[in-house]
Amino acid sequence: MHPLPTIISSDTRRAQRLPPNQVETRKWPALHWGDVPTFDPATWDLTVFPVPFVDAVATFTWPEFQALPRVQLFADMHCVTGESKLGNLWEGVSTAELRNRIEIAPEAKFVMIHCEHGFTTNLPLADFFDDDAIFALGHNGEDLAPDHGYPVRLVIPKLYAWKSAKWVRGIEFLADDRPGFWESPEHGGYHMRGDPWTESRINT
Ligand SMILES: Nc1nc2c(c(=O)[nH]1)N[C@H]1C(S)=C(S)[C@@H](COP(=O)(O)O)O[C@H]1N2
Ligand SMILES: [Mo]
Repeated sequence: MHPLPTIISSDTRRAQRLPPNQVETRKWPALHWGDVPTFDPATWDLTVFPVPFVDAVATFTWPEFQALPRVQLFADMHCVTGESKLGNLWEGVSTAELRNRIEIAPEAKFVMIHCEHGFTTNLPLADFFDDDAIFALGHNGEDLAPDHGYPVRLVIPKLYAWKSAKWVRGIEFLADDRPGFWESPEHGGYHMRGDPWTESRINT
C-alpha cells in the first residue's frame, strides 16, 4: 500500500488555532437536527443534480464512490456554538476528484448540499472546491461513526461546521445563492458563508 496523499489545512498552521470566541473541546460531540439515518449500501448513491449546470447525470453508487482515489486531510473543526475540535485526521475523497469527473457550467457559483432527511446547506463554489475540502469516509483511522455522518460527510475546514454536512446524498450547482436549512430565517438565519475567523455566525 502506498501512503495516501495528505492535505494540511492551512488554518492548522496559524499561530492562534482558535477563532474568536471558540474554546477547544477534546471530546467529539455529535450535533445535528433529526435522527441518525440508516445506511443501506445497496440503495445508497451520491447524485450530482444534472440540470442546468452539469451536462450529464453523475451518480455514484456505494461501490463506485468507495473506489475513488482517497486523500488524508489534517484539519480543525469549529462549531458555531463555540466549540472547536483541533487536529482531526480525516480520510476521504477530495471535492477536486468530483470536479475532474463532471463538466460544470461557468454560470455555477454556489452549491447546495442535500443530505438524508432533507437537511441542506449552501456554500460558495470556491469554498466547496477549496484545496482542503473533502468528502470524508473516515476519521482518526476509523470509519465515520453513524452519528458523525457515516458513510459520507462533507468536511469544509475553513467554514463553521454546519457547512460540513453529514450523510451527503446530493450536490446541486446554483447560479444564485439560496439558503439551506440553518441558513433559512425560520431556523435561525445562519450566515450564508459562515467564516469563523470573522465570526460570520448569523446573517445581518
Ligand atoms: N446532515 C446534517 N449534517 C450536519 C448537521 C445536521 O444537522 N445535519 N449539523 C451540522 C453542525 S451544526 C455541526 S456543528 C456538525 C457537527 O459535526 P459532528 O456531529 O460530527 O461533530 O455537523 C454539521 N452537519
Ligand atoms: Mo454546529
